Amino acid sequence: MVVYANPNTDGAVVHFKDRYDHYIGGEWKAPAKGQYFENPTPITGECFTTVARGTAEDIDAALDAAHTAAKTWNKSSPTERAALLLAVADRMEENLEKLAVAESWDNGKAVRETLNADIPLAIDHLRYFAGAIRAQEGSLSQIDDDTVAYHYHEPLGVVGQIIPWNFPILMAIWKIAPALAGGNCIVLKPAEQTPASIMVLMELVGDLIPPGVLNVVNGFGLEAGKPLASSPRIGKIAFTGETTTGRMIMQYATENIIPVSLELGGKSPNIFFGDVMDADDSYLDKALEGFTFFALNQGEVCTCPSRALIQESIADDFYDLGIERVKQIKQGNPLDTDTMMGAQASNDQFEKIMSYIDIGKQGGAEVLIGGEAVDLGGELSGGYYVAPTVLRGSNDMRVFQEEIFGPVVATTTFKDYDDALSIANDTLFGLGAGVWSRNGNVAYRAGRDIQAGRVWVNNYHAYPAHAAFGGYKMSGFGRETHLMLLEAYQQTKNLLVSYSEQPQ
Ligand code: TXE
Repeated sequence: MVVYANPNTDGAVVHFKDRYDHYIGGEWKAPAKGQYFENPTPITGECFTTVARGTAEDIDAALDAAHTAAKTWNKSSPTERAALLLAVADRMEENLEKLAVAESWDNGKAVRETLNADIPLAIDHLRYFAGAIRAQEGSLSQIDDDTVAYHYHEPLGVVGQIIPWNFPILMAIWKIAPALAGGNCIVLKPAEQTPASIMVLMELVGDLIPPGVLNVVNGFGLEAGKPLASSPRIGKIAFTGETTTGRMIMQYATENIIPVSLELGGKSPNIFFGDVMDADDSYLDKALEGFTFFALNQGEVCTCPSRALIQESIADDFYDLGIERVKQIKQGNPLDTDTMMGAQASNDQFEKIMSYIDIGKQGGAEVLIGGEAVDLGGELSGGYYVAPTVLRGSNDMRVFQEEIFGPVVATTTFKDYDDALSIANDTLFGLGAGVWSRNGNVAYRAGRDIQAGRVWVNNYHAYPAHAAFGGYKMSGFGRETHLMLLEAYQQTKNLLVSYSEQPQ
């Protein structure tokens, strides 16, 4: 077990600056209006740095820098792009602990996750797209004996990216890696709740990146996000966040007729068929762990398995075992590598979760475990901690239909396959889902019948770079990760060439 020292104290692996400017054109630039906002850590609730509060002027400056850089970077070779991504990945790997602790301090999540998942996954994404761009090919088709159609991939130019606070560095890299590999320059706006860890990343890797190729402007949604998403100077806007915000992003983009990718909310069903209990073995153990994954990352995951559907025939035993597993989730200081569950990312989010627990109770849901805030004592008393919470009710309740984005699972039972699928699909969202069955036929069929972009079958919460991720229904459209992302950051150029001197 390691307990990392708080940033900025003796022995700390990361020291934040008192103040972060924007990162524009390879330099730290003070905000045009001279304003900064305070950034608290959810671990103690105390402010640890201040961050530039971006406005339209800062977005414009970042777009200027990006367009200047694009003149060269848009023409860069696949080898150059791959080399950049690999260099950034290596630098991140050399600084794994620093980035992991910075991410944990800024967001509140357990350092065990950032050390083993967030940062390593981000590094792997960079390496994956470094390989992908070198392997990408265009095409040639023969139209007739003298005429050939060439298809090239061209960069979109300069793209805008707006990211949320639940996986600040990983969400940034999910978007940055394919965009840079595709030859684009970027203006990125992090979430105002977690603006600092990304600036630590820029301190570490800034010297590797040609000036202007990647620009980071911090600030609030309407003040900095809107001017970016509605700018006629971007070739695409990629967004991850709330569904209502996604709708606005799409409206802005229609003005400029640019492509949009939207990764929005979810209410993912996690279905446990009766045969999971057929034996007391490691498969059952894995399934029970899959049940507890609603608390992973404090439930602040767009694919959080926030609805568990349990077959009636096993309900009593499954609930008993499931609750026992939830009791084993160790909540504590996020900087302790033994801690499994840390703090919610912000006070607003903490309050939203607590109010949903109330809504659940008032709506008739039974609280099987949790249902309350947690005071961890000492300096952690000021942090935003919620106990992992299991509710039992029915799918028509608000806690089954609305995204809570916290460590709260709404559970219910089902009779048979058709019942399970009808409950699973009775939601506005379609981002993720889980299916647990020892019967491969049932598991496969359910995986195909669930209306969601990612269905985990006999596993959950795995995010490999080479599997496509994205939503159906109100969870958005467009995909992240996977080879197909390269083309989402590229134009197709067709050259239709005649090699004949004869008149047409
Ligand atoms: O999201 P927003 P919030 C869900 C989750 C959470 C809720 C609210 O349920 O409780 O959304 O979170 C920027 N133009 N998810 O308020 O507002 C904003 O600055 C341009 C699910 O944080 O969508 C931030 O960078 N940009 C989700 C980003 O959008 C705007 C992850 C996300 O903020 C903007 C996060 C505007 N008008 C929250 N308004 C997921 N799918 O993973 C805001 N922003």
